[in-house]
Amino acid sequence: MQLTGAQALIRSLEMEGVEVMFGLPGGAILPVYDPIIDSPIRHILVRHEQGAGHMAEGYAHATGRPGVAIVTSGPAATNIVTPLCDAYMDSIPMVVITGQVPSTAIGTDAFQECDTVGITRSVTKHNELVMNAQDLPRIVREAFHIATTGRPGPVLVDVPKDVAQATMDWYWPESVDLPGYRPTTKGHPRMIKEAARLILASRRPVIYAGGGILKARAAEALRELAELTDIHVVTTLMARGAFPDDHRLCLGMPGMHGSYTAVTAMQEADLLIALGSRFDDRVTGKVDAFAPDAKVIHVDIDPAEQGKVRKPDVPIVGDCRLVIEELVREIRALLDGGTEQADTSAWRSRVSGWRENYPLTYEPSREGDALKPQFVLEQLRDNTPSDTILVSGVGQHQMWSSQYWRFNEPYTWVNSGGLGTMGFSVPAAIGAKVGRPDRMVWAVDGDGCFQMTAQELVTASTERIPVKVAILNNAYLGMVRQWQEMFYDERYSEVYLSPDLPDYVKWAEAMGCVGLRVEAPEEVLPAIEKANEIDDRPVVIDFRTDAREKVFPMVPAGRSNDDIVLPPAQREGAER
Ligand SMILES: Cc1ncc(C[n+]2csc(CCOP(=O)(O)OP(=O)(O)O)c2C)c(N)n1
Repeated sequence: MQLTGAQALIRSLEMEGVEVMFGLPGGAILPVYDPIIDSPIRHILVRHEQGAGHMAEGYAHATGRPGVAIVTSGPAATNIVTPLCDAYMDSIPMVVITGQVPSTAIGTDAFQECDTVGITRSVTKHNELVMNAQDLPRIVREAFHIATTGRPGPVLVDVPKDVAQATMDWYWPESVDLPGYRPTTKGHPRMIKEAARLILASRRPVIYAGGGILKARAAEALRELAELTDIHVVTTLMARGAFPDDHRLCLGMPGMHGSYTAVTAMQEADLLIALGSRFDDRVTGKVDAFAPDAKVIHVDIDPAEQGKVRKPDVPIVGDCRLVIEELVREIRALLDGGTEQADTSAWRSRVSGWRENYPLTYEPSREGDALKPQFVLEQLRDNTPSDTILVSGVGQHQMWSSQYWRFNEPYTWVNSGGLGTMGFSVPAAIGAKVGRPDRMVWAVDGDGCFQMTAQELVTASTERIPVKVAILNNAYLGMVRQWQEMFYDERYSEVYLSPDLPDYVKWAEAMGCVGLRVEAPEEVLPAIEKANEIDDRPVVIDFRTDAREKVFPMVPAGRSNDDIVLPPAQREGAER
C-alpha cells in the first residue's frame, strides 16, 4: 500500500497506541496536519508550542505513557526547546515531531529554517532528521522505544516538508534493532548480594528514593523493602508519592527545603540506599559535607549516574523495580539463613525525636493578617479527594505544595524538578487531566509563573478540560524575593509584580474559565468547595497571600546540610 510520508507518520503514531497529541500547525508541518483529520488520534490545539510540550509532559507524568507533541519548523521548534530540556532533566518519556523546510532548502537559511536537530541535541535522549519517507515507520518505532526504555527521556523526529509529501510503501517493523542501545535492566547478582549484606549490617540506614522509583513502577517493591527491613524512606521532590506520606517509615522530602528529619537523618546515616535518585545538588547541599559517615548503595538504570556526584560503595545498574525485587529476595534468604539484622532501635528513636521536635510548621495568621499560603494548601489538601493530582509551578508555592500535601499514591504529583521551569503548571495540569480525566486535577501556581503560560487555559476551555488552578498571589517573584531578603540584605531588585494587574478573575473569565477571588481565611474553604463542584470548565482562584512568608526549613545554596535553617519558632534549642 502506498502512503505519503505524512500518512505513514500518522499511521505509525496510531500503531504506537497514541491516543492524543498536543500541537499547533504551520507551513512546514502542513502535509502532516492533513491526515490528522482522518485519524482517531485526538489532537489538542495549543496556543503556544511551549504549552504543547508541557502538556505532553503532564500527560506522561500522570499516565506513565509517552506524551506526544507536534509542531512546525523554526520558531515552533525553538518554542518547544524548554519542555524538551525539562523532560530531559526529569527523565520524562516524550516524542516530539517537528516540521522542517524541504530537504533541498536545508542549509540555505530558508524561511523558518532552523537547525532543530543541532539545537536540541543536548536536551534530547535521541533526535533524528528524516531524509527519506520510507524510513518513517522505523524511525517512529525507534523513537517510542528509546523514549520509554532504559532511562526515559524526550526524543525528537524532524520531518522535512518534501519527505512528508513523498510517497512510500507502507510497512510496520515488527521489532526494533538498535545494536548500540541495550539498557541494562537486571542488576548484577554479586552487587545485589553485597547490598543485602550491607543493609542488614547497618545501624543507621536511610532509603533515599528518587524519581526513578516512579519511572520504574517500583513503588510497591519499595514499600516491601522498607517494611521488610524497617528502614525509613525519604522521597525526593521527584519521588513524592512513591512512598506514602502517611506511612510510619516515611520521612518526607530531603534537600534544600526538605523536612528537618529527612535532611538530618541522611546527614547522620551510616548507609544511604539510593534508589533511582541522582544526588542532585538541591539534595546534597555542599557535596563534600554530605552524609559524611554513610556508605552508599546506588541503584540506577543509567550507568552515567554511578559516581557522577558521589562515589558509591555498591553501584548497581538496573531497573529499580527488578533490582529492589531481587534485593528483597536476597535479604529474605539471608534472614532465613540465620543472618541477623543489626540493632537499629537507637537510630529509630533518634529519628522519632527529630520528628517530634521539628515538625513542619508556620505561624498561622492572626485576625486581620494576610492569608498564609501554607493554610491555603492545608485547606486544599483536606478538601479534595485523596487521589487528586497536584501540579505545581516553580517557586515558593512549589515547595509549600510538596511540603504540605500528603502524597499517598504514586503519580499524583506533577512538577518540574530538574529544570525548575516557571510556566510549567497550567499546561502540565491540562496534559495530566487529559491523561486522567477520572481524577480531579489542581494546579497550584505562583502569580509570576501563571503569567508565563496562562493562555493555555483558552485551550483548556475550548477543549473542555476542567482543570482547577489555585494562584498563590503574593504579588512577587516570591522565591527570588526570599533570597534577596535573606542573602542580599532585603534589597529587592526587580521582583515586585502587582496583586491587581492583571486582574486574574477577569483574565480567567476572558479565557472561558470561572474566576474567583479569596482574600481572607474564612473565604478559602467555600471557594475550594465551589471550584470542586465545577466540572464543565476550568476554574481559577486568585488567593491573595502574604508576601512576607518564607519557605522553611532551608539549606542555603552551596552550604552543608548541617547548616539547615529552621523556621523562627523552632530555632531556639535546635539539636545541631
Ligand atoms: C522560566 C524561568 N525564569 C526564571 C526562573 C527563576 N525563578 C525561580 S522561582 C522564581 C519566582 C517565581 O515566582 P512566582 O511564580 O510568583 O512564585 P512564588 O515563588 O511567589 O511562589 C523565579 C523568577 C525560573 N525558575 N524559570
